[in-house]
Amino acid sequence: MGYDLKKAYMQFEHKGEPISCERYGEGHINDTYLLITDDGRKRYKYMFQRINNAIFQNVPRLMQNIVLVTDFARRKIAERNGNPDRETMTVIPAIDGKPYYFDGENYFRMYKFIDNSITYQISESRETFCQSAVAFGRFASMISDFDANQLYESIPRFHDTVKRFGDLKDAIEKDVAGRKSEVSEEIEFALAREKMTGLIVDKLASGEIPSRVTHNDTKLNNVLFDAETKKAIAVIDLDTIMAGSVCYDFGDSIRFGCNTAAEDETDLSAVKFDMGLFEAYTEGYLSELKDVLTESEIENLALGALMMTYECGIRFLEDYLRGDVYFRTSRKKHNLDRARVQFRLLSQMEEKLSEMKAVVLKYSK
Ligand code: ADP
Ligand code: GN1
Ligand code: MG
Repeated sequence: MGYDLKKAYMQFEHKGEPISCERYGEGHINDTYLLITDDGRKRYKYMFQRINNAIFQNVPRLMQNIVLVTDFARRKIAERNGNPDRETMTVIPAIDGKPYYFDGENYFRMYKFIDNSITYQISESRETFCQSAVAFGRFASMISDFDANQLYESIPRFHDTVKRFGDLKDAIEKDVAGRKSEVSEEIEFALAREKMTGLIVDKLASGEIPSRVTHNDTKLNNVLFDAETKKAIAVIDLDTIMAGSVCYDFGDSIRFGCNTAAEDETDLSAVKFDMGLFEAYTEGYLSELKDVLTESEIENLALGALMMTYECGIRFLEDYLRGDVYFRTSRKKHNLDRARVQFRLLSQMEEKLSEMKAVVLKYSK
């Protein structure tokens, strides 16, 4: 593990005595734990994470972003008589008052655990997926007047597909893990689409697509659902809140949730882009945002889905070529399996782009 977990969680303001701290959830980036404590009368649950500081280069500033955004969200949720403790993340400070603890090498943070909640790794139904769309749409609208200048760019050029393409080319050239020859088909698929890379990036740079404060990691398992009612409760994983585009946020949700199989499915025949799920998400998302979005955003939402699928495929392939240094993997070729799934989905989306655009148009009225 490389760090003293107990020493780390004892640095935070929690109640009771710890009785267990086990790995939790399916995130690819941070090490997430459920900490359970007991004070003799009652049990308490906390979400405890080691933050991946190989990826997030300035954790104090990242945590400042999260404190600012969650404080802002709490106020908005309270204003509409919602429950801030359940509908957004609550940062629990360390004993020294900081929103994180640094052990000299690793950074840790603690959140309130949102109890009786579940996440989905695949869209269980149109209803579930539509619920997540409403949650992300509402979240986008809630933070629409948050001042972007306050935010630190936690991962520079995170959704710059042109840069991502360059990174892939670099990984191919260096071939540090000696895997290049094994993935020539995937490399060919990715390189053949170079002309796609600038389609959204250029419109953002020119101002044709407006820059907004966005979540940037809008996959289905970054929404918590109530375990009983199955209603969406909260948008979580706020590490990548930065200036960005709704086309990316919409697109990343589609990439993950319109797949009839898991993100790392090895049977590619099970990987199908589901238009019914696409329609469900579009309906939910636009029910919250259609009055806010510009014409160019509406026009580019469907393209955003192709772009995020392509970009994510490139990132998985790049990581495979670099020897699996970024995304958490739990088996050999895990990143390659993930890349193949993205590329399979992208091929199907390319054929359905005009149909997807028509669905977006229908729900934008
Ligand atoms: P990563 O950046 O690695 O994806 P996340 O912050 O998304 O990490 O957390 C991983 C998982 O932990 C989530 O998908 C969710 O299942 C669970 N989780 C995170 N925060 C909370 C919370 N406050 N309450 C309940 N579950 C949570
Ligand atoms: C990572 O952290 P997590 O698992 O929610 C990644 C996303 C990818 C996603 C692919 C900070 O998301 O960008 O789209 O994996 N997050 C970061 O599943 O790189
Ligand atoms: Mg996550």
